[in-house]
Amino acid sequence: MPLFIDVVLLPTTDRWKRKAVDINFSQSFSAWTDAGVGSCESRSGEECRSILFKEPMQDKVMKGHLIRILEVPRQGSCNVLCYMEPNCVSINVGPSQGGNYNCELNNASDESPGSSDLQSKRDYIHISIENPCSSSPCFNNGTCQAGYTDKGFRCKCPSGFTGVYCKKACSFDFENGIGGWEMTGRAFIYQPTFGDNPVARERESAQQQGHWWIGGAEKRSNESDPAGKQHPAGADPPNGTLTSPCFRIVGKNISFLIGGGCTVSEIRAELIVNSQVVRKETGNCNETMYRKGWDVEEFIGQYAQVRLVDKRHCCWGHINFDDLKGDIICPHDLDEKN
Ligand SMILES: [Ca+2]
Ligand SMILES: [Ca+2]
Repeated sequence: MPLFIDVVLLPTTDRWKRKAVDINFSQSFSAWTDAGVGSCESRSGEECRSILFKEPMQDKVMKGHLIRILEVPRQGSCNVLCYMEPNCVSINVGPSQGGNYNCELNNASDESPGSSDLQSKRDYIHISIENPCSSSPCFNNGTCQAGYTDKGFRCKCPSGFTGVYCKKACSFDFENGIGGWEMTGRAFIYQPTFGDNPVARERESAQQQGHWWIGGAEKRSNESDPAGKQHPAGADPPNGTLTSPCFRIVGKNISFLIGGGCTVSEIRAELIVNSQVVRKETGNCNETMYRKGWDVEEFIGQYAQVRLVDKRHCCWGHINFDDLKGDIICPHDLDEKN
């Protein structure tokens, strides 16, 4: 039997608007806007959601997975409210006062792992959606939200994890040494360097992340070395490159701390994709490192490296660098399907 749903909250306008829609419980529906199905992305920047409700289960409710409870004038309004709540994958609907209905939004469905939590309750119905999140596709405690993207779900990742499935995000912070970075020339032979070495020379603070960083002018490659020493060949004369391991770009943002020289033609960090230099960034002619970054959306799915370049002999001819991170998958995760 068709249900009559008459209340839709439009995400772009943030106000209630009456809109009559005939819909079956089993009918799939996408975002409704004035412009019609599928236009929500262009209007609000929000991803569209498309969910499919299964047949109602009579005299059943799901317990223990409540997001919130609301009162609605019609049963079908509860379906719409579930649609509007990204974490909702099932509803319980039952009688309330004055002919209204209690609408319970749940974050588990009848197929969710460990949710054999359907209980009997007279005059209620339980409706789950077809739920691709029931296979727990998101790693590392990512929150799976059903109905998004052409995969049928999206993962909301906790900090430090990234990508479609919340794999471990990559960072290169030099806290455990130089890692797989490869060196040419002599500019970086004493790296990484420990502590805020410029301050020991009464210069600007490096503002490094953690203890270890790349300081092209610095020489403190052991914690026990005296603070403040510089490259014996001088802060600026040596040249060289330092190139990161290959990583995979899985989102639009890469960022890093960068300081030192500011002549981008000779002293810089650069992003290499397919053997081409596609982005460049340099310091501020100041020892202090600042966070800068690149929009790499056009390279999503591709493999990349960051290379530090020092081909300047004098006058702010060194580069400081630390904490490269963002929407990138580390080398040791590259073999995993993502
Ligand atoms: Ca660091
Ligand atoms: Ca140099």
